[in-house]
Order: sequence, then structure tokens, then C-alpha cells
Amino acid sequence: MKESQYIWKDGKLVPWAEATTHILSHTLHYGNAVFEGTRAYMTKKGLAIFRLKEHIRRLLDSAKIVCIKSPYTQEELEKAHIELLRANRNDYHGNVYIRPIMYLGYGVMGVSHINAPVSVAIAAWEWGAYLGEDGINNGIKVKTSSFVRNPTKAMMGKAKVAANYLNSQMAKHEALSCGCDEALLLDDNGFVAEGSGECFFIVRNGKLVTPPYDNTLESITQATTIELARDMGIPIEQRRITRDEVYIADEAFFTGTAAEITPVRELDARVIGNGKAGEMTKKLQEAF
Ligand code: PPE
Repeated sequence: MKESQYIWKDGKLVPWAEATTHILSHTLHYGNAVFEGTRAYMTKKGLAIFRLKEHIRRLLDSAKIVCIKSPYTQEELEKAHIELLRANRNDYHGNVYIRPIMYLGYGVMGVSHINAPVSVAIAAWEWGAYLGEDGINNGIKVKTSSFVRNPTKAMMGKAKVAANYLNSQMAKHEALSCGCDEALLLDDNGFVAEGSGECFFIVRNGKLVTPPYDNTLESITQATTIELARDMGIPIEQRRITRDEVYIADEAFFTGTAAEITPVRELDARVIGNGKAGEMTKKLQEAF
């Protein structure tokens, strides 16, 4: 991990190594913390945060869903992001990934979280291609997970909450241990939900298809990709997809803040399309 000088923690900039927390922090035991992944891109004018307002809005929405009272407003969090990137500017030479997290600290034990103190920290570091340079250029190998994506009857996928990622982590581990790069999780009805940390798209007969967000995060990169497709005159459909439809798709790709647009070249040992990054995928990558 590429460290930078400061981390923003509860209103102050603290040295990276000092942004620590107590071992009895509530979140560490019960998994209730909400977070975001946001990117800042290096432009000619310096770093520019992509969709900052949308990411902070989602962070506050996640907090609302899981009953964490945010100590900060939308505006305060926006300012904090900018303050942090400014303070660390000499450490950044390329694109930066920003990870704000709102978590429950030390003070109470037991499952009930309402009386636990709420802290917010923001870290930002340079992070390259999430699924590898080769992955983003030539596509990745994916496995349909044996784990069902957290069903809405049990979990709340619209909250970007740490606990939801145990499901992602087990799916990812299974995929990696089977020699694949990423997992594709189906919902409890057997339709494609999302990747362990990405949304999913296919291309069939010149049309872009992505599942609705019934069980999943409301993805900012998915929304951006849909917007780009509309601008480019590509027909787009938001409907359910089955795994066998993916096998016979012309192209497939994942989208996410970390993953950006990553082509999928294989699912469950079936080669997708020409087995490389598809033409429409490449066009969308370029536009993105
Ligand atoms: N689904 C899940 C489960 C998910 O975690 C992400 C983002 C998405 C969809 C795409 O959402 P968006 O970033 O708004 O387009 N995953 C974040 C965390 C990755 C990680 O390993 O940590 C991310 O991409 O930042």
C-alpha cells in the first residue's frame, strides 16, 4: 500500500501511522461501518474528485439505513475530502483512491450499537488497476459464485456497510482459489446481482444490458456508464440477466470505482465473445 502523509480523522489531519483505533471498537466486533470508495483523477489542473457529491450522499444514505448518526454534514465531508488531498498533494503523482469510513468506536460492548461513539476517517492513496493492468486491458476470468448475494430479506444492499462485504470476501476468495480473478454473484432467484465489488454489464446484439439494483448497491459507475452509453447512442436495457445469457453474450464487463470498466473474457470456463476486451467495452472505457 502506498502511504501518504495524512489521514483525516474526526476533524483533524493526523499522520498516516497515527490513524489508529481501540481494539474494542464496536465496528471491529460487529461489522457496522459505512464507507465509500471514490477516485480522484490527475488532470492538467491537478487532482479532480470524480462524483464527490454523489459519493458523500451515498455515505450519508448508508449511515441512515444502518442507524448511524453522522457527526458531519454533506458539506463538511466534501470539504474534508478536499482538505486531505490538498495536504497530501506532494505524495500524489497519479490517480488517487479515497476511502472515507464512518465507524463505531470504543465505549460499549454487546450487539446494540446505538450508544457507541461515531468516528469518521478519510484516507487517500494512489491505487492502480483494481483487477490488474492485464485485466483492464485484456479482460479477466470470472467464476459464478456458490454464494448468493446478500438477499434483501436478510441484508440491505443499498447501504455500503462493512458487514455486507463478508459475502463479497468469501465469493472473491472462492473465485481466486479456483484460479479466477473475480466472482459473479447471483441473487436468491438465480439472476445476476453483481461482482464482489462491481456492477455487471453484458452486450448482446449491439445492446447494453445491466441488471436492476434490486439486491445491490446503487452504483455510481454503473449510472455513469449508462449515461455515457446514452450520450453515445448505444441502446441500453436494465433488466434481469441469467448466467447462461452471459455465456452467449458478445461482450461482458464489470464497473466500479476501483475496477473502473474491466472487461470479462471468460465466465465459468466459457469464453465470452472473442475472448478479449470487446469493441463496445473499449469504446466505453475510452469515454469513461
Ligand atoms: N457493488 C459492490 C458490492 C461494490 O462494492 C461496488 C464498489 C460497486 C458495486 C460499484 O459501485 P460504484 O463504485 O459506486 O460504481 N466497490 C468499491 C469497493 C472495492 C473494494 O475492494 O474495497 C469500489 O469500487 O470502490
